[in-house]
Amino acid sequence: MDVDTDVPMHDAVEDQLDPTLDEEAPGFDNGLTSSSPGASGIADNKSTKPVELTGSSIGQLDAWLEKLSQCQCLSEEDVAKLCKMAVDVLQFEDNVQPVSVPVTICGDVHGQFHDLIELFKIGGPCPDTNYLFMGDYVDRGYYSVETVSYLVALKVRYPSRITILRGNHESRQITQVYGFYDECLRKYGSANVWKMFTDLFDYFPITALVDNKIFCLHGGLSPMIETVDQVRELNRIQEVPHEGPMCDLLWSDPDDRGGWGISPRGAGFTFGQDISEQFNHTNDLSLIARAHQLVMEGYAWSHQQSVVTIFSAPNYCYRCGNQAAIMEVDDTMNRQFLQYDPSVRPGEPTVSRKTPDYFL
Ligand SMILES: [Mn+2]
Repeated sequence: MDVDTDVPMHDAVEDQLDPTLDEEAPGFDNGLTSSSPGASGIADNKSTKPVELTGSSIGQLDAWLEKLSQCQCLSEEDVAKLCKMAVDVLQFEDNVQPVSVPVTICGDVHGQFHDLIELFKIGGPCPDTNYLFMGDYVDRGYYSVETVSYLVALKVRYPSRITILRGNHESRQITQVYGFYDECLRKYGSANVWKMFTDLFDYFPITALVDNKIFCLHGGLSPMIETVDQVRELNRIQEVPHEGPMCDLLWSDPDDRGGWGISPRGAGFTFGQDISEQFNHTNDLSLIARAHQLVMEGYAWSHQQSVVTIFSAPNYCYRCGNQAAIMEVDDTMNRQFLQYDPSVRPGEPTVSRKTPDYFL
């Protein structure tokens, strides 16, 4: 769908969960019928705690990170190794992953690899700066493979320094529509790497709790979830369902109307200020931080600062003309937003809706 239909805070329609997507692409499981991680083959390693990195795996990870930082894909064999190492880390994280301050909280990246590198220039390199990413690493941009490989490699290399939550695009079904599946086919000649990553996505935590005060997630609240403890009880190790609490956490949006509303996205709900305030009060929270919607300044407050939206893909889809932002939370819980513009890259589309200087 054309991103020209995007309206800030109302870009919902472009992301509709298409219930008519029932054709199986050849040669792989489309995920609608398979929600068992056991089928993935990378999940069979059952141990009781994360495996300590050895010197040789640190060397391997550093070599992968160096290659990826140049926007070069790993080999299929190395992606398989990386995903197996990542399962060994992510399977031990909680549905509500605890995160301590200071931390820098980031929104959608959507395959805009060079803008992710810009993000690390603005916010400081990992692991010098702690990061919390709230999902949507893939689809839309041209470098979903490099982007998700890089973030997963950082996660395995520095597991206590970076948290990567699941977005609604970290899904078998959505990635077949919005670009990641096609990009894997184009760059690797088969769907193998797509299958490895989408099997891995089942292990990503779905929410995080910063210093017990800031509840972070990709989408928003669910009418089936009143407490953070109820999120802890979900079985998250599955494809993102079409409905229910896990679906809502990854798909919902705040809205100016009170109460719960039907989402134009076709999944999740809209929720009003009354819902946000009740949730924050019940759970002794100061803020809900979420991503999932294009906002022209890169961040936007809702519900009298009960909710903040953070979007970290500048000039989204290489044409929306928006700024990106990240939110630094320091060790006294002070918040500061850092905004940034797209990294300029020769040979790439630079169409933007910004008013050219000669009109000013
Ligand atoms: Mn999203």
